[in-house]
Amino acid sequence: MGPPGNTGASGIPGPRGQKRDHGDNSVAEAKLANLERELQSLRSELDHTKKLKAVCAGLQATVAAPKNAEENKAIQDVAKDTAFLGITDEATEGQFMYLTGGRLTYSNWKKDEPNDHGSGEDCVILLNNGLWNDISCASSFIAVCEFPA
Ligand code: FUC
Ligand code: CA
Ligand code: CA
Repeated sequence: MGPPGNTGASGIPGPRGQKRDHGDNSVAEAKLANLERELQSLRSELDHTKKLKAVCAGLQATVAAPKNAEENKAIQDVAKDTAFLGITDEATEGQFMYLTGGRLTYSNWKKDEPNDHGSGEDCVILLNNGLWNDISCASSFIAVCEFPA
C-alpha cells in the first residue's frame, strides 16, 4: 500500500440553521433585569469599600481593624460614633477578611451577628458599645484610619 493521499477539497456549505423562536422572552428579560439590578447594587457596594480604602491609603494608612480587645476599645474611643471597620466578606459570603488581606483573627460580634440581613451585608461596623454588626457596604458611617507605628 502506498502513502496516504492529500486532504480532499472542502464540501459544499451546509444548509442555513433554523431561525430561533423570537416569541416570548419576557421571563428571560425579567431575569436579566433582576441580574442587572443586583449587579448595580454589588458595584455600588464595592465602590464604597474601595473609596473607604482609598481615603486611608491616601494618608499612607489603612482602614482600622481591631486585632484584639485593646485595639477594639482604642478605635471605639477615637471614633466616638458608629464606624466602619476595615473588614468585609464581599469576596466569599460568611468569610470575613481584612481589607489589607488575610482571614479575621479577632472578632467582637453582637449577639446573632453577622446575619447578612436583607439583600446582604458585607461590611462591618463597630457600634458605640464596642460590638460589631455586619451592614450594607452602601450605608454611610465614619471610618477611622490606622497608621503604621
Ligand atoms: C439587624 C442587623 C442588621 C440591620 C437590621 C436593621 O438585623 O443585623 O444589620 O441593622 O437589624
Ligand atoms: Ca455578608
Ligand atoms: Ca447585620
